[in-house]
Amino acid sequence: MEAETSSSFDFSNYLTEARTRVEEALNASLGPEKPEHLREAMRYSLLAGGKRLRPILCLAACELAGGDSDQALPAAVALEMIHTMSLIHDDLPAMDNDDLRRGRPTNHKVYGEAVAILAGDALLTRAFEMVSLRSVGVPTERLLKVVGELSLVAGAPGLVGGQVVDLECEGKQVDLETLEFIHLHKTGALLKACVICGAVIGGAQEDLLDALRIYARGIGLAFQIIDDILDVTASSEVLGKTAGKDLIADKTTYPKLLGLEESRRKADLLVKEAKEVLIPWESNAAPLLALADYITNRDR
Ligand code: GRG
Repeated sequence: MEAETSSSFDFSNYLTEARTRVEEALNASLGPEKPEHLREAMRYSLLAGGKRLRPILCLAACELAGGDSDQALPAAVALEMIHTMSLIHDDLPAMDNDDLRRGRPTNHKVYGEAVAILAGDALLTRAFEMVSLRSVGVPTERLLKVVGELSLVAGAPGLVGGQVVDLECEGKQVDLETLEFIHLHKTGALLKACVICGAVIGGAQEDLLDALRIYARGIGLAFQIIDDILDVTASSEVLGKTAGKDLIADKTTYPKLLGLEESRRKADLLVKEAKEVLIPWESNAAPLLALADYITNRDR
């Protein structure tokens, strides 16, 4: 059986509206940080566009759980702050050493390495402030769970662990299992935190949380496979970041291990399986089902 998005669901409209909502919330999220150039550096990367997939997943999961997604907006912003921090740090000379991100010079190219590191740190800590101090109407025990999820995903069990293994594997022969470890931690963990945080705020029961963990694992890996494919097939202009980077950095990727065609097949299968677990909630899952398809159909 295949989980299908209802034909009456207008995904393009949904995405436009959700992005507008997220952009407004992000824009309002940074206060009068001092000094001014730290504030500017934080805003520079946070408001540089991007697909806003993570906050949208958070809002959609909250709605699927039957919650009011306005209550999940601070958490959605927090997740985008953590994502943006990870991009700023990933681009640093000591890491992937990149000049282009979201169609602009990278943060350290504009503000210098020290301020870029600190702007990332400030976004990371601000994320915890968003959830704990700016959420309205969410029971404290749900917020505590969300803070726990954010702590796990930002640390060694998530982004940091994945990044360390990724850096250590550059230029080495890597097997599929290690590649999967890297991407489940570097990329998948944050996508999972997005749906789990949204669902927790929305009051999801354990069965839905379990299904969403499986859904998120599938879309997380599929997202990275497509990211690897686009690195080979798309241009820097379209991607807004340096294309062909994996080859230059001598990184193992899905296309390198499996070939382009097999990689795409794997991504399609992962998304199909991810959607299947949501069948029991299908009547309310149109946004999450369509977001799963968007992950494999995207061109950037
Ligand atoms: C310092 C606590 C701490 C953590 C940082 C640097 C690092 C540890 C981790 C790197 C994580 C990373 C950058 C993973 C890549 C994930 C990925 C494929 C990003 C691209 O996401 P898109 O395409 O980007 O959604 P946009 O710009 O659209 O948001």
